[in-house]
Amino acid sequence: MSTAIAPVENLSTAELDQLCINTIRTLSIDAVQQANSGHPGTPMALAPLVYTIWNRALTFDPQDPIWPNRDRFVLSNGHASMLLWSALHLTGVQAVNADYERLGQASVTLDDIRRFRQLDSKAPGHPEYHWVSGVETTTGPLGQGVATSVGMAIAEKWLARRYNRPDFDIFNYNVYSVCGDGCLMEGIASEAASLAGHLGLDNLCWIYDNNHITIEGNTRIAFTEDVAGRFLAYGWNVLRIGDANDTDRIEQTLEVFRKTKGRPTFIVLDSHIGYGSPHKQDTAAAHGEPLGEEEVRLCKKAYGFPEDAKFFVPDGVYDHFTDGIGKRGATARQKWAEVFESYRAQYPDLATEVELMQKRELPAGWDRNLPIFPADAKGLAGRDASGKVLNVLAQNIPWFLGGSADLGPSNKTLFTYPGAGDFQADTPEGKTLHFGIREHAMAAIVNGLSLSKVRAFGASFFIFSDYARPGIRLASLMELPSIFVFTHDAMGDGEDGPTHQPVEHLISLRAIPGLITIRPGDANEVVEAYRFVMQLRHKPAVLALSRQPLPTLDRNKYAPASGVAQGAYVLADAPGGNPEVIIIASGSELSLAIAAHETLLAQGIRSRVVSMPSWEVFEHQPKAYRDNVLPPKVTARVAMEQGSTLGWERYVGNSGRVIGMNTFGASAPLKELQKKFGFEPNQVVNAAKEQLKKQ
Ligand SMILES: Cc1ncc(C[n+]2csc(CCOP(=O)(O)OP(=O)(O)O)c2C)c(N)n1
Ligand SMILES: [Mg+2]
Repeated sequence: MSTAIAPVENLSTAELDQLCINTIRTLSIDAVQQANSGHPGTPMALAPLVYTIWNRALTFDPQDPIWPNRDRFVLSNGHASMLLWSALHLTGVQAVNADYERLGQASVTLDDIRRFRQLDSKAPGHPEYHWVSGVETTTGPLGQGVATSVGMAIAEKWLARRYNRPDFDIFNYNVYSVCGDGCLMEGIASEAASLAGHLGLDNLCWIYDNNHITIEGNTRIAFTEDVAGRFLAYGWNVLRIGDANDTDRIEQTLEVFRKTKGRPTFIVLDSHIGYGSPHKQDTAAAHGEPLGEEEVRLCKKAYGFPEDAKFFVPDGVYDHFTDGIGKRGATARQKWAEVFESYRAQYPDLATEVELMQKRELPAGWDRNLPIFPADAKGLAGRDASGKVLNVLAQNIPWFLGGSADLGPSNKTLFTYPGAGDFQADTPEGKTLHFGIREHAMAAIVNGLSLSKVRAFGASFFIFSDYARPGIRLASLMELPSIFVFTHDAMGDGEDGPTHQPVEHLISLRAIPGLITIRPGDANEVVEAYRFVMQLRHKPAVLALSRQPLPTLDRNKYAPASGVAQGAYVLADAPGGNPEVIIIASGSELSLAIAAHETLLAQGIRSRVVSMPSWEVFEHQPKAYRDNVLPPKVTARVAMEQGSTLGWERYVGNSGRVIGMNTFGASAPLKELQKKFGFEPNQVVNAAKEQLKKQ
């Protein structure tokens, strides 16, 4: 192949740097051109930044992309994914599988890059955690990446405080996140930056691609604020790099970050989108469409690359990365491994914790002392039962932490046992997190914690799951065991009115693929829900818990709550089984179903109550089990849930009856709302009888 590039042995280090940078640029350009879709301009502009971070700053061993103490790199402007695919490919990052085993193959091959954005390619449109090794978090929805990076930084602070000992720096990694105008326009970034500033996360560095361009054109049309001033106000250290091509300046600025104590660092990097493109540089046209064959040739010419070569990695490029990040990362990891061996000898229990956590396993005895609640007609609120369970779990599982978006006292999510403590800048060992009223960032931060292998939950009112939903969705897409604890799950906060009464929330969360939703019906179901959720390693869960007390059912009379682990179970049945009508209920409606059931039995009607706290878990059961719980031949069915009726026809069939919500709620005492919306035993009894008449 003809090439204008000098033989590698004649190149200076600076020239080799430039060669690597231009390789990132041309791989990105070629991939977008080949796919006929994608974003070339930002990779062209940020190649020097990504090159410098990876080859000069990042402590990361491409041979082991899941080494616990690696620096994290988060590409929050996920549309520039070719930056990441180039970096992962050129540094030779190795693939690992879901069981954390190394597969002995490259994470991203040149062939993957040739097949950018094609089915099964390890170079998809946006960075996808769990699909491509070396991707630290899924990004694409702007702002999520930077917010998630705050969770990673919080995790490092907590881990360092718990596990480091004199001469044993088991955790001391940094988190770098690159973002663009879009990320910083999104509110989630402001929420996350505000919290990061408050917590003084000096292990966190965001680099802002200040290119003044978004899709619709120049940022002067919608984004003219003083971004640097804003971050100063958040309490960040704000630095500026006036030329995105100045790698030495970038390196020095990253050093300043690493030396800065007590606050996170924000670097404003002035760049030119589409750098090197004679006709598209500094225009929105460089953002989201291929450059076109002719412009590609002109760019390559500008970079001193052969104009006809495609997906070209010049001699010396792979080696230059091996000499940089490869050697630095391997040395750091080997040193860490040696330190960890002595650590294990001196602190075997702590070492075991670190290892268990990495595999998402739980410590022995993690579920000891979980409460068993005695039958009680007055009962206990779901949130109260949850609070008791959380406090037991947090003591059994040292690396289980979490908190609420300012509703801790109401969600009952505060850890109150002696020594639990609050996570703050000067007390990073604290187990209770205070997210502030920032649900959107909270969900992303919980994901960042989960990605860092601590077990974490975030909490709020169920109605505000709307504000957290993008993070919940990403948790599911990433197959992370993030936990979302939502209380005030229905109309239990009656007088607050329809602004606070969820209707469509359960069904909309059930629509998220892979997410587990659980709405327990009494205190013992809450216990079993947590027992199930804590054992999830690759799925997130949403708990919908009641505000108001729910009767604690007599488990000597009715089936044990352990049935929650099957998603739905026969709670009460006609004597000898063989029911003629089935009442299905979740959450606060469970005791109502039982009351109706007892009335029906007394009237000689053979009814069955199925407790169904989780559709998704039930759907995972074998057909034989499902048919046993809901025998197909019994078509007289009533389902009851204080939420949208949508979807319940799946379980009651076309002729079945759903008692649920088809409108918003209202502001009134709960009793009146129950009456108005049909959640009363006699209304259930009547519905069951009507069902039987239809047979
Ligand atoms: C939450 C969200 N809204 C909208 C989009 C669609 N989108 C993708 S990139 C982009 C423009 C981003 O501009 P900027 O961050 O400045 O990136 P640049 O063009 O400078 O690379 C938009 C609106 C998105 N990915 N996520
Ligand atoms: Mg921009």
